Amino acid sequence: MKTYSYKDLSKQQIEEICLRQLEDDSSIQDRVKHIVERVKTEGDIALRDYAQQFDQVSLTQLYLDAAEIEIIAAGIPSAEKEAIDIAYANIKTFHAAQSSSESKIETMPGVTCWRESRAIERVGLYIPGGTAVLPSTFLMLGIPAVLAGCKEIVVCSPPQKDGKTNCYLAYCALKLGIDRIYLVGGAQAVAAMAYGTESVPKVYKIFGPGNRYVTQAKQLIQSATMTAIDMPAGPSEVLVLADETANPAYIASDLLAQAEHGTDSQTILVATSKEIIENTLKQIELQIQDLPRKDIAAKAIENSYAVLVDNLEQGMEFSNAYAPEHLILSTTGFEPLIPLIYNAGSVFLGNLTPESAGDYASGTNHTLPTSGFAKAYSGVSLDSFLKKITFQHITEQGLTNIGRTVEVLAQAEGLQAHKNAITIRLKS
Ligand code: HSO
Ligand code: ZN
Repeated sequence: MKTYSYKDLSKQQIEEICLRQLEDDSSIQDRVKHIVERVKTEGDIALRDYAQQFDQVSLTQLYLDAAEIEIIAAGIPSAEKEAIDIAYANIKTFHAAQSSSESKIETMPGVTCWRESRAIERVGLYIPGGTAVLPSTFLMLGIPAVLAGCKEIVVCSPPQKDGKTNCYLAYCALKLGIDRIYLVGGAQAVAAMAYGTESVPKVYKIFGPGNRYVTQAKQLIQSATMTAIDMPAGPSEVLVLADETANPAYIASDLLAQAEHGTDSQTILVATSKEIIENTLKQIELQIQDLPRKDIAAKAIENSYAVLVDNLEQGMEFSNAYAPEHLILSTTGFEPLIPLIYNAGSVFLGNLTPESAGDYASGTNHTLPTSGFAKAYSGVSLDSFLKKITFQHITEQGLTNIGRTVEVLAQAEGLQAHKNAITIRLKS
């Protein structure tokens, strides 16, 4: 892990180290294009073919129905069941509180404007099943989708070797009241939900993380169809900002938690002293030995770096430039830093608040903007599943009050028909 000294870095060097090493995806672009095209034209036939090719299963029915989900879910061990129950309750409580209604505003006497929320009618959730199956992602996407009131929630997840799904995903489906899981993975799942097939319904917005194929497919269908996506996705990342009050063993555990996600994960340590950096590196060496995914984590750590800063404010300056998906403030003095945070997906305050808590169970969503998109994007929330529709109503008095203004502006824009729509009403 390389260490930079912030005050020795030029503006350009800071920009360079803040740039994510996004792999050139042109190599997979053609493959994804081909998959998407085949699903578009051949539908279920292509999906069965890809299940055979990529997942080594032959599927007659492309989904598990309610009865099958119930049987699989019954196999969940009690500790995992309880943990999902608690995570579910916390995530639901936090997201339910995001629901709000706006009051009607009378901008001029007789001119009333307001907004109402409506759920996106059909949404698609992609739940990955590659090197790690993520029931937590099912909760993070499923709970706000159900709370928002989406009428159709299509869930796609790659089949296991036995042509089914695991008991954790099945149990999540049961809790969410989702009675079908489509056994479709990868780019083909995204294509199926964007175009619709005989089995898989077409949706209006697709959510969920995935590998490079899934990400590429989401980008492709976004421009080729009318389907929206949650956000542009890249490898997961964390930035830990630490001072002398931090515990290097804790910092190392947080960096490794992110590193084990994938070899392309980025873990950044910004610290106010050399000792913290050195001790954290020692702790990483120690802790990594016992990790089952240590090879993945080691690669990710190799691509990561530390930045030595003079003080926490300078550290925040760097963090805002980097715009991390997760920001951990490993310091007892986090309070004054909060107003200084401009760009971050989700923030974890103090030495006892690990990112893992938010990944699974505290209540916040773990679907967050990566690759610097935190400069302009928010993470998934209840709002991601809603649209806001504006309404207005004008009375006779309102028309008298606003009419002249609209006529003058329409005239100024040379749009006579716009002006007439007012004039004709004012005259009668
Ligand atoms: N840290 C991931 C979410 C996750 N972690 C799921 C464990 N499971 C998002 O960046
Ligand atoms: Zn995680």
